[in-house]
Amino acid sequence: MKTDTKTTKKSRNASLEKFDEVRENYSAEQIEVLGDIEAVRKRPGMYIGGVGIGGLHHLLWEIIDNSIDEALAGYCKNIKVVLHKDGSASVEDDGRGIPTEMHELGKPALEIVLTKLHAGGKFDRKAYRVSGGLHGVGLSVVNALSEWLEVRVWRNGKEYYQKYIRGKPVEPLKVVGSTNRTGTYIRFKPDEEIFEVTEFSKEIVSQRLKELAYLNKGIKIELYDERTGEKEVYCYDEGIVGFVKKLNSGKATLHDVIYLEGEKNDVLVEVAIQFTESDVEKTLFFANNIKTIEGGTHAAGFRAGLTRAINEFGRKHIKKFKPLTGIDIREGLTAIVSVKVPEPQFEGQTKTKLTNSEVKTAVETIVYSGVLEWLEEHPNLAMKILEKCMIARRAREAAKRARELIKRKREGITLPGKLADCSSRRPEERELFIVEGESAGGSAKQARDRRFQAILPIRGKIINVEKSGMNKAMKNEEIKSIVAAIGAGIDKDFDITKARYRKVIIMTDADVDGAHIRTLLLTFFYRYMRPLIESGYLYIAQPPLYRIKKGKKIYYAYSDRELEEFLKRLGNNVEVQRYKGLGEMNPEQLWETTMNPKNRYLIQVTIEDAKKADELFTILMGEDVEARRKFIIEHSKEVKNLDV
Ligand code: 0RA
Repeated sequence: MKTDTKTTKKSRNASLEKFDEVRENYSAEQIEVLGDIEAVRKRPGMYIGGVGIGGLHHLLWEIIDNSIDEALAGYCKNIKVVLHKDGSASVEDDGRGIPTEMHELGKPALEIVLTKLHAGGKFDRKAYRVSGGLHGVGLSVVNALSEWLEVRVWRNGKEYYQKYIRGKPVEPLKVVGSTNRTGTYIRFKPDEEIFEVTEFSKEIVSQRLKELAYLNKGIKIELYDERTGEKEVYCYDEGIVGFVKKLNSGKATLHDVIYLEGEKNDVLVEVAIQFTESDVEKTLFFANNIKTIEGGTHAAGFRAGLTRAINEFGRKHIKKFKPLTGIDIREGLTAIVSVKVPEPQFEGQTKTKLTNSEVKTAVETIVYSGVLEWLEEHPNLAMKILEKCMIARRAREAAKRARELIKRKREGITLPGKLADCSSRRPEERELFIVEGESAGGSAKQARDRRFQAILPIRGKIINVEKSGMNKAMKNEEIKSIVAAIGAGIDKDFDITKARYRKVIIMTDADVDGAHIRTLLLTFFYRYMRPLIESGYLYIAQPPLYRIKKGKKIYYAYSDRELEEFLKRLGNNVEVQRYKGLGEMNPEQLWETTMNPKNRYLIQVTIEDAKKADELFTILMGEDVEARRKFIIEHSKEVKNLDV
């Protein structure tokens, strides 16, 4: 099968489609006929993620990761990276050198490694291979995507050399000299036919090399940018301890960096921890030298272990210690967590989330015991750290309260539409009338003193909260508007200090329906805003039952006994009108008789004995009408008349 390896970027999509057709029509064996090199050149994105700046640097990482693997296996100490003037890059190491021995396919192993996908994995290299993880696409991918590639290997006392063009050897592997060193040198030029960007970035390269040097202590990595003449050497004997120091340079720290190291379940764990006075957390997680920005099991293990250790120490050494949350503990923390896992598994959007479950246990165990031991050995510093955590908690709680306050204020702006609010900003004089019925609500709005009296009309029967429960109750429009108007929350979150009114006055008709709605409202307040009753904020308005007119004079009677007294006193020629509903009064009458603080009767709802009240409310809400009537009568005997 002929494949065009010289496709331009533009024509690649077209040939890709052709390639898919081929895949559909041919058997698996036939597909293998299509060389790995051609396959990589057809779909570079599948191997290196893309053909932009990221993909370009991926080529370099692939080689460097192989050198790092040699270092992790204990065979390599020095790595030299050069960014050449001609746009190529080279990586030289003093590892064992890529094997040059004959392979079963009749070619040197080196040639297989450079031309067959995933061939590197077939060699029995040491565990914790970076190149087996995220980046591990193999050197053949670098070769396939390079205009040319040269390789030099020092091994078996010899220097070997071979050159490739677009993944194909131009000549067999040759011995070109003798040597007493070992190592590998690979220089390659990214193919301009493949990549949209072909210029290596000194910043990106140096950043990654620095990171690798920190993560793999003792390895010396040199970077020479031939284009500018800049030369840098990265070598950190302290490893991740130095990394944390660098991250914290300029910050006030609480103690020297804590370093923990251990192995469990074949997982190598290294952790460096330092608390600072700052209020930000900076923890970086790595798995096999790959920065796992999406976290994973090592992150979970670290957090769990650290939280447990700090809380264990606090429990032992601080009186009345309340366990701290991870959030409070990690404020101001700088840490590096680096694990080396034999077979790392990655998931997530960017394939940078470690999922191996054995890693969590390993990290948690090592961090818990290591941190706890350190705290016990440094009691003064430990106390400083715990104090910082407790301050963080206090600050967080205060911030939360402030947020809630703002939220409430904001909720206050979205008051129920039918609420006619009052204008006074002095809470102690503000009153809310909850009025049954649209027409009575209308009269009340006209009658009120809008400076300090707010009207919330509610419609019909509000839901029976005793039976429906909190969630259902909160779906009810009438209840929602009451909660919003009072603005102090509900149930456990109810905060009397946030109440927008000093008096909440239930104003209903003096008939059976009115009594029923009043009872439902009382139940609601009892169940979900009990402090409103306990603080004496809840009232029941008492509209008059009768209007008595003699000549031009008008009197109001609020009970039958009062009516009798008036009739005795006034003698003949009186006109008596019985009020059944609030709607029978005009706004002036409503104001004079029921709303004007100078004349009105308000019944303050009290709860002397919450338990007794609870029973009464239950009776009240039951089907037993007689018990309910009895309660209402008894209840009105208990109430005090405040405004009289
Ligand atoms: C396969 C097997 C062995 C080493 C390597 C590859 C290797 C690859 C690269 C790439 C850059 N530097 C490298 N160094 C080594 C193991 C060799 C052995 O067992 O002797």
